[in-house]
Amino acid sequence: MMKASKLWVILLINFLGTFTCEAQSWQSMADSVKKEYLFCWDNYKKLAWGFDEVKPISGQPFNWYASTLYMDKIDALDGLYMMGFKNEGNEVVKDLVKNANWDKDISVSAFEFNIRLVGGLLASYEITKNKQLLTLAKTLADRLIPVFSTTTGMPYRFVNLKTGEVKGAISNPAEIGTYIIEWGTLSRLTGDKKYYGYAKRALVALFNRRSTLNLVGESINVETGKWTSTSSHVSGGIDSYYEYLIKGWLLFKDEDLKNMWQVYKPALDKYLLDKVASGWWYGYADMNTGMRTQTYYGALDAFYPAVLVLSGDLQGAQQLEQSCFAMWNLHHLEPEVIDYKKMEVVKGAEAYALRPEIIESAYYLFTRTHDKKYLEMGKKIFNDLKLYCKDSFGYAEVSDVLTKKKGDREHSFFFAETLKYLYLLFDAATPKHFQFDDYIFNTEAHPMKKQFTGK
Ligand code: DMJ
Repeated sequence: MMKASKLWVILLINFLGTFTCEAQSWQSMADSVKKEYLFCWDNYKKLAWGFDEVKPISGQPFNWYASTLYMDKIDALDGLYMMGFKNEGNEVVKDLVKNANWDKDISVSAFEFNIRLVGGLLASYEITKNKQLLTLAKTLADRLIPVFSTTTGMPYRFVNLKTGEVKGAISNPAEIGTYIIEWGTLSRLTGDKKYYGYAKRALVALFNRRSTLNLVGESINVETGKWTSTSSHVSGGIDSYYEYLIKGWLLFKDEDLKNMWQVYKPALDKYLLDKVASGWWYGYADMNTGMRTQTYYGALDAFYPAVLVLSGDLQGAQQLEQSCFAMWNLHHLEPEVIDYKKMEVVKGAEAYALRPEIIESAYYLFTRTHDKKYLEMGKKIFNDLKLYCKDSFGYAEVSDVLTKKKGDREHSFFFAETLKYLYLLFDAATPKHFQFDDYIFNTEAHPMKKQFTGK
């Protein structure tokens, strides 16, 4: 008979063998994502270097405005470093330091320029320690400051980078409340507290205008402080406001931010959470009456399981991510909006814009549960992306998930978020994974170092 100790050794070797094999297979998935990142990047570099993006079907260059504002370069930069493409990253830094210039007579979305460019530059500064990237982030943020010139403290939507002229008084919680991660980091790195001050004042101004049910609507006049739409949900236009309260608290340990989030969380569960036959969802309700108005949920809303993970509501996060995956599998790409009661795509919202949120949530859930089902989810999504979205010069958005007809656009968040989160998800199952707990990702997946890790 075999000795008990020998049996234990054999069992241990088998266990370690299986573990190593599995880690290797997820490592090879992470490598496959890197390969796709490089494929997209090489095409951008070859065909659109002096422009914002490359069109994935025609290979034509594309700019958001009359001249480039370095969208792909800055949004992709930290991802290049995180995946080990150091030479490519250094090439971008060299180019930005030499050519980047914010003195342009263009009216830009302060929200988009903050999350993609200020966020991207700050994260890349933290990776490279190249001070010129910090200067670029600071000088851009300085040109965005005029948006905060309201009496309410809530920012306008647009600012002219050259003249400082502002417009867009009708705004929304997401565009008002998505600054504290970047601007707080800027305060920390420059020692100038004003950035944190602007961002926090806007968050508090919005909080003070919540309804008696502790809900916010989807649009508000930043000059008068009056709501112009009372529709409440966790979808686009509101989404990252909640995200920045909880992440802002975790990043800066500011109890006010935590307290605000803790006021909203039960209200969202009471009025928006909908447990129906098809799963758990967060639908739409009126912010004043709490009455359900729509049973809609979509690709953008799939960020919310990640927020629930950070909030400690693991059960809610798991249930909701399961629903998100069912939404994805309806047509093997997720549409912008579905009616979750009927499990049907909402007319006019059939597109899939290469959005990352469902993958982001799978990554957060895997870091907490180590449940392989989230890796399998990522694998299915990655395979669907390759099957339906890959084209000659990159990955194309799909204008209709039912027909899979493609559109000639690859948004910069495909680099910043979609491929990065896929990479991080598979990487998390390998021994030398990225240290999730040392960072907070901004809403564009640019990682900011936590202030209090002592590192
Ligand atoms: C990104 O630009 C950001 O995540 C934003 O908060 C909303 N979603 C898009 C990508 O879907």
